[in-house]
Amino acid sequence: MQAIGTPPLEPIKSSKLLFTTIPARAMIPMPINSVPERGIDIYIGIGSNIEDPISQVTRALDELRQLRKTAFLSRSALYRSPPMGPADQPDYINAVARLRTLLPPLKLLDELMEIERTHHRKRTEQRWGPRTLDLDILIYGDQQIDHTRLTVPHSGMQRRAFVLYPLQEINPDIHIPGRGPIGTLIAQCPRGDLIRVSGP
Ligand code: A4P
Ligand code: MG
Repeated sequence: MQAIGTPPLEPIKSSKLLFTTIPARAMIPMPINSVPERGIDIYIGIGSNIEDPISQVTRALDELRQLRKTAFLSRSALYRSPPMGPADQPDYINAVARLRTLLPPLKLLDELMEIERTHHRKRTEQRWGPRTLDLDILIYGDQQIDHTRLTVPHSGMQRRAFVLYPLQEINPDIHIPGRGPIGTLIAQCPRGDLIRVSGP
């Protein structure tokens, strides 16, 4: 695929191979349905609070390892915290996984929703109600996406201890696009009742 704004590449002759340089690519936001030539580092937030949440999250981590066109890089420990939102529901188990994908953002969202479906996720009227499995795209490379189906970085993540602490565990240097460095965000987000329940 030709990069936007780059001149056409002349065919590479074998004698030139070692000396041919790839033109530097401008930081042009990727169209939402295109496939990146190289993998994009993404971070997925995983949450569950019903029907054996630890098993739900553990199984989801295994399913993320199987995601097509995607490499699984690392994962956080599991964390337990009281519900954000309606209090009359069980505590949540959360984790964050880091992957590298060739899937464009909306295709990735479709794949994640399919995994949620296999966990019999039911969507109800209640905002922030209980769920067997929630998979959120927290970060997609350096992109900021504002689409009817997808907001990235995930809205509100910079204020959520159950997202920031596991994220910092797997990448202490990460800068969240449009929000700031993880260290600065954590300094403003008390850990509260978040408990690390088991390691990777
Ligand atoms: N959507 C938009 N942006 C994204 C994104 N970055 N990743 C859209 C995934 N989906 C995204 O999601 C509703 C719609 O959001 C999707 O159709 C997708 O097109 P949903 O999973 O059906 O609903 P939801 O998750 O209930 O909504 P929402 O507002 O995203 O909730 P959150 O922010 O996911 O919060 N307390 C604790 N302790 N731990 C938790 O994990 N989670 C929630 C849900 C509430 N309280 C919690 C926790
Ligand atoms: Mg969600």
